[in-house]
Amino acid sequence: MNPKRLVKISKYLSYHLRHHPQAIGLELAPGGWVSVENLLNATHQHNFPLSRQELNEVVAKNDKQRFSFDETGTLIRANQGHSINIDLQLEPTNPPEVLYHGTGHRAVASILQKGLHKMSRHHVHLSADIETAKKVGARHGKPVVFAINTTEMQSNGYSFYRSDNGVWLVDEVPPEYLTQV
Ligand code: HQG
Repeated sequence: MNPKRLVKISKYLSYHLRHHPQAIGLELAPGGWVSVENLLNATHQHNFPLSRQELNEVVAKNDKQRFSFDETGTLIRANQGHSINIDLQLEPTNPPEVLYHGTGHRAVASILQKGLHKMSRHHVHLSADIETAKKVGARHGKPVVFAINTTEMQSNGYSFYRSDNGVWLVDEVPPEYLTQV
C-alpha cells in the first residue's frame, strides 16, 4: 500500500475508533473494541471501502502502533487517544521512576500553575523517554518537556497505565510533581 493511503486509513480509523464511532453506525464495546466484520461493512456503507488486507497492513505498519486486534483477530480497537468515555480495561502498572510530557511553550505557565489535565482526551499522555516527549510537544509549537516524579505520585495514590503501544497514561499530574527539563 502506498504511504499516503496508509496515513489516510490510519486517520479514518483514529477518527472512528477514538472519537466518533457513531458517525458510521458503530458502537464501541467495553475495552474500546469493535467487530472487524462490522467495521469493514460500515466502511463500505459509508463510502470509504476497506478490505481486511488493508486493515491488517495498517494495524501492522502504523507508525505509532495505534491499533490492535484482539487475540482472535475478530475485534479491533485504538490502543489509546480516545475522547469518548470508554474503559480501556488496562491494569495499573508500575511506571519507570520518571516519565516525560512534551507540550508547546505557550502552555507552560498554565501547566506550572494548574498541573497537567487530560483536556479533550481520556488521560494525560506520558512518554518513557525525552525524545518522544519532545516530538509530542512539537505538535503544539516550540516543544517544552516536563519530567514527572512518578514514584511520589504512586506513593500518594495515583495509578499509572500503559497502553498496548507503550504510551503511559494517568488521570492528571498536579504541579508539585512536575519539573521542567
Ligand atoms: C496541554 C499523539 C494548558 C498538554 C501523541 C497538551 C500523544 C495543558 C495539550 C497523544 C494543560 C493536549 C497525546 C494545562 C495539559 N494548561 N495546557 N493545565 N494540561 N495541557 O493532543 O499529550 O498521534 O490531547 O500539554 O503522540 O499532546 O494521537 O495531548 O499539549 O501520545 O496517536 O494540552 O497524541 O498521539 O493535547 O498528545 P493532546 P498530547 P496520536
